[in-house]
Amino acid sequence: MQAENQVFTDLSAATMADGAAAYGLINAAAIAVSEGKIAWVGAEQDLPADYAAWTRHSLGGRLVTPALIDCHTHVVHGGHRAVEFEMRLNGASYEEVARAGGGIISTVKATRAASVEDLIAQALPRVDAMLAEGVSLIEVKSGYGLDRKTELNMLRAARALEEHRPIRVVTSFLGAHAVPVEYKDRPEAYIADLCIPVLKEAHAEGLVDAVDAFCEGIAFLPDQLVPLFDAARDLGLPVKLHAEQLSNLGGAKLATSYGALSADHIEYLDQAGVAAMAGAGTVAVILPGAFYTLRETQAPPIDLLREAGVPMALATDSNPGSAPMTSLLLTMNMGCTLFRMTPEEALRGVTAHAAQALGLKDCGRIAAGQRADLAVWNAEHPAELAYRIGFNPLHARIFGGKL
Ligand code: DI6
Ligand code: FE
Repeated sequence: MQAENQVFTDLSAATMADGAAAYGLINAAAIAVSEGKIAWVGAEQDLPADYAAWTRHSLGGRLVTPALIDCHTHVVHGGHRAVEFEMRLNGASYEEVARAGGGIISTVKATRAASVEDLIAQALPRVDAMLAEGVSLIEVKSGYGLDRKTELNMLRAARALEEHRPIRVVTSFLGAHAVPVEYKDRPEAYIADLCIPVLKEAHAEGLVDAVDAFCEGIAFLPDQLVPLFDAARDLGLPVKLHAEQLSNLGGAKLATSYGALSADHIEYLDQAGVAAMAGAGTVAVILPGAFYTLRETQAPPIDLLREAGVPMALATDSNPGSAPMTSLLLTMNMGCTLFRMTPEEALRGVTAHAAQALGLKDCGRIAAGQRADLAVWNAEHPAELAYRIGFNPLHARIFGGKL
């Protein structure tokens, strides 16, 4: 279908606009689209005369939302860890798995062994699963290379996904995901001698939209990340952080001192961390898939975040270890059932707030001037999207105005 001037009619629009109506819902709505952007949205009966001559396309009374945004993924990586999953369920401990070559290091090995083309080919089926659920934009992190060549290749593969599928990709450099064996027990040297120089090189090649890190006892302590975040600031790149996932090290506070776009996971975030995020306008990215997979019992402080007005996003964390998942719809359900988020918060979390977690202003809502990236659902009410488990009600995806 042509991207030129057209009006979608006979739909209800969950615009996600702030304000009176829940979900920013407009019933009996119309959406005018021109050159890939939304020109107008409102009640169909109020459609201005200017749009009367545009090609009309009825959506049969269906629900339309902004296309979904997965704002935290590790979807580009080599191999899988299903055998490790099986070993653990047969009684092996985490340590035994690690000694048998499992864990994050096994993914690093498989990722280093893969070419850019391999990485793309392995990621595409996962990306296709996301597209099938109405996703139009994914964030993709590096962090399974931990050497110069592979970190660059992961980011090149991530960028290249846009050439293979109708999807938008933004990237985060996650060189500080783990300390590689070459730098065992020398995290500071790894950051200074490898991570920062590779970040600069990746940035020069136009491969980096943000800088991320894993702040945890098993990864990097806050102080060790200061030089990396300083380097990001010098390059004019925003930061985000895997923070307070397994323990409270004050990662969110570090991140907010750099005006972080987001702090992610945050199961162990405390009141002071919540206040710091509220003050800095940092988005809380909630990742229930990792919580579920790790059988974590400490839930993120949703009530405190809500009270403080911290915007909450939801994402899959799609990775081969702690979140081998690709379903953003299931993630929404988990956010509600495991964490007591509301279905409206869940939908905001994969649209408007997900865009905010990536620093993007041109997507995530249905409003004039936004990109015409929309999802059309076989649904009557927006709460249906978070309500069903393992069911995909997508009717169609509109990407850049094209159905
Ligand atoms: N948080 C996690 O849970 C993981 N990475 C991260 O930043 C685990 C990644 C893996 O096990 O491969
Ligand atoms: Fe992650």
